[in-house]
Amino acid sequence: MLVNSNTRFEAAEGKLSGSGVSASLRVVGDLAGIFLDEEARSRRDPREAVYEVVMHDACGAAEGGLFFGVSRVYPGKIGAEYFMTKGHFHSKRNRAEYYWGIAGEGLLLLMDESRQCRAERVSPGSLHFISGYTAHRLVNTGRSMLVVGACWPSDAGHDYDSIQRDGFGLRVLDVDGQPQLVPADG
Ligand code: PAN
Ligand code: ZN
Repeated sequence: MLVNSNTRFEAAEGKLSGSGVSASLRVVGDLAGIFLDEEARSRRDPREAVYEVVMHDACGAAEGGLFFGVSRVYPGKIGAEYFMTKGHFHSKRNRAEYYWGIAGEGLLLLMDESRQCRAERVSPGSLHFISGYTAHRLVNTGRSMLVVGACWPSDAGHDYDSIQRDGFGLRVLDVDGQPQLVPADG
């Protein structure tokens, strides 16, 4: 039997639609304690969009399954710090993930469990393998939407608490109009 899937992924724009697709939005009001300048964040409109994730769930959170998603980080800053995702380790620490750049310019911050950090440039066509035991966060350093595809094991889970508590060891700040990686520890 030949059937058409009614789920669509328009790869050039990163547009995901159809059955099994859902979207979630993170606004300034959801991101307390994430940015360096918490005072600047608290003065902003809490409804302002920072990023959204559209994902396709074909199998639920079962072991052996996969999720597929697109993250869209808006251009903007809180104080000198570029808009970014909350960032997380996977709850099952050994679960890896692929990201790939679709549109816009940004950085992928990566941090291992000993807080060793590095950043990879994200641009249309860039491919990023995020190994297990590695926290990951997207930062939009450009003036347009940063759009990034992702595929990850559906039983990976998201551990936001350790990032909420300890942050990343690197921040990305606008210094004289240029993105700069600034150590956050010590
Ligand atoms: C991505 C992220 C997405 C949003 O789908 O969940 O970029 O970032 P936060 O989850 O940190 O808010 C992913 O890495 N999934 O595992
Ligand atoms: Zn992840």
